[in-house]
Amino acid sequence: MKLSLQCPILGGVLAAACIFWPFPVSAVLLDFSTFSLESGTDLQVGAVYRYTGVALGVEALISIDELNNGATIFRIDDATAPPPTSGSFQAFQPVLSVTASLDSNAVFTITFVDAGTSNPTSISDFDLAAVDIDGDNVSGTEFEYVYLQGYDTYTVENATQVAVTGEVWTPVSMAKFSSAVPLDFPGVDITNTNHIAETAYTDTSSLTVTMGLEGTRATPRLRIYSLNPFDTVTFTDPVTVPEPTGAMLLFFSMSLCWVRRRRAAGT
Ligand SMILES: [Ca+2]
Ligand SMILES: [Ca+2]
Repeated sequence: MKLSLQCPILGGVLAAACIFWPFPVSAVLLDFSTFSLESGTDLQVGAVYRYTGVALGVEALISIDELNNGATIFRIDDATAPPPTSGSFQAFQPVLSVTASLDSNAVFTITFVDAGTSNPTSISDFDLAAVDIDGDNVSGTEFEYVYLQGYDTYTVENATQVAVTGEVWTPVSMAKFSSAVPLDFPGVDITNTNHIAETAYTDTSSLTVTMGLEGTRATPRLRIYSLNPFDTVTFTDPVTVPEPTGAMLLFFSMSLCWVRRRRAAGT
């Protein structure tokens, strides 16, 4: 939900009265272009990177929390100067080295802070698009995936090739967005919308993201991931899934109770 305030002017009479009401506007664009190592050892668990100029008066701290099943980080953010070969400067684009035939992943936390400090600050409204969720079938069958959490809604194409699994909404929203096909697409292409899941956030100061690769393959692989909070994703036939309302949750829980009672009764 994108809400903002506006001050409509009705002729010259109401100009000073400034009536405020909700009005849809674009989300805040976040820029993950400029960063440096803040603490820890570069590319290792515990490393923290500070991104400056993320938004007006806002910076971001991105930490490497976990490297699982032999995953290592080849590059923390691929699209930095000189110009990128793929994707976007403004996206967070780690390049992971993942082991052969293991489900390997890296876990990051993104925390927004007041510029020049480590004081968390909340962003009122922004989008994060997990771009280029693809795979490969050259040396096996492999599938990229991204776990996101804390969003209000997510959007995929109606004909998406992103599988959404493990979806929960309480106590915090979370889902796994993975490639449904072992097909590789060159580079990182934000127009390849069948391989994008876009999440929308409100009033968020911190979120965790997991990026990984599963499937079978003969050799270790380098894979690039892209979390884009800046560029517009133009879906052809978007399907947006919102957080269930209280009434929907009540319906689901009542349905679950009914099924359990039926099972207990042996029917
Ligand atoms: Ca970047
Ligand atoms: Ca790709």
